[in-house]
Amino acid sequence: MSDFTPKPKHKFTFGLWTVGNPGRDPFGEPTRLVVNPVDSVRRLAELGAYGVNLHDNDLVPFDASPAERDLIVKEFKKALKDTGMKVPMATTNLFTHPIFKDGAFTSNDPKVRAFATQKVMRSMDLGAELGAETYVFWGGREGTEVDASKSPLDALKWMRESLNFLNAYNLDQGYNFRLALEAKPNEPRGDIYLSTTGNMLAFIETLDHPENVGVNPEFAHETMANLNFTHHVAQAIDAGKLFHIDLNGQKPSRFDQDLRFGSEDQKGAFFLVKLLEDTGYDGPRHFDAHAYRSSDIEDVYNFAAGCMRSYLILKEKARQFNKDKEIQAILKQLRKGGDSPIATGYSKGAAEKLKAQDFDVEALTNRSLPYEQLDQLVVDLLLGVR
Ligand code: GCO
Ligand code: MN
Ligand code: MN
Repeated sequence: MSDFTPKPKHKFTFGLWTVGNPGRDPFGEPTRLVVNPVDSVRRLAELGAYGVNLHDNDLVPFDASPAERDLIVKEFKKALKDTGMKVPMATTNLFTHPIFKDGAFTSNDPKVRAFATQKVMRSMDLGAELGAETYVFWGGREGTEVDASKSPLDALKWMRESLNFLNAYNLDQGYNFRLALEAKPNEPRGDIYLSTTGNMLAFIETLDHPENVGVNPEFAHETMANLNFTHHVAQAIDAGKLFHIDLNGQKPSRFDQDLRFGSEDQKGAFFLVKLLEDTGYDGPRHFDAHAYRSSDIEDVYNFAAGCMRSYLILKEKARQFNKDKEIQAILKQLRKGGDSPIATGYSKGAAEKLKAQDFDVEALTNRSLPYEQLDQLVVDLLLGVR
């Protein structure tokens, strides 16, 4: 029997906002007390997590004085030191305060855009002080309900302006964060700009310094848009841009549910974990999820333990998949043709040869694809009877 006990070497991280979520939703008041970040650090360390990530205001309230900020940061750093927990990622809250009601970097108002940029600089200072290596940008309010109000081209231009300015600040200060852009199709805005990981990948290439900008895809976000999350992550890996990842659970076509990782679409979660493990992704496995509103604080830690446990179970299943003789024999059979003649690239000779080649169209059409058999083997594996 495998050991599914999380350890720091597995690099599991949680946002302070995840285990600290008090159970508020658009229809109801909080069901739990707000948790002190120091308590979250201690409890997560006991469970075997590697670290916590934070928005500036998860730790330092929006209106804290400099002296209050310093005291809070000091106590937090002490908890990190005592437990050995890390803060690998930091980000900015550019969505809660009403000043961001019509966007931060993409507000029509240049003063709001400048204020948002200032807020990120200060938050980068905090992230650097805590030792973060990745800086996430999630533009929750960067979108519209009323397209008459804003040109989407201006919005992209303003987004680019802010990111270029902030990356220059990042490099100038010697912080050397890797910036990771997180896409989401909607919520809280009716439509959010740059709505998928693929959009982000294309946008990155228009920045001044694309080399240290990548993506932070989230399971729930592509799933909300009925897209295949694992395919998006694969594209990010292919581009060398998977800098960070947000793991959770989500039913397709719903509001953002942020469910416990592995609690929904276990097959989708399996292929995601398999992709991450097979390709040697070595960044944090970050859970951006929260416990059900009905949970009390003890159950919140059951939620946290469950996210990590499911990841490790799926990792073990991926190992079994790669070793399973029957599955591997089918895959080998499917790949027996090897490389196509075009794999070596174009030459006049290769083109002429290919033009002249005879194909047995009937045999190719009738080739056997035992996908029912293959998929059932995966189902057996995941359901634990293999
Ligand atoms: C959401 C997002 C956020 C971001 C976080 C980090 O849907 O609310 O996923 O949780 O990941 O703000 O930038
Ligand atoms: Mn989300
Ligand atoms: Mn997220």
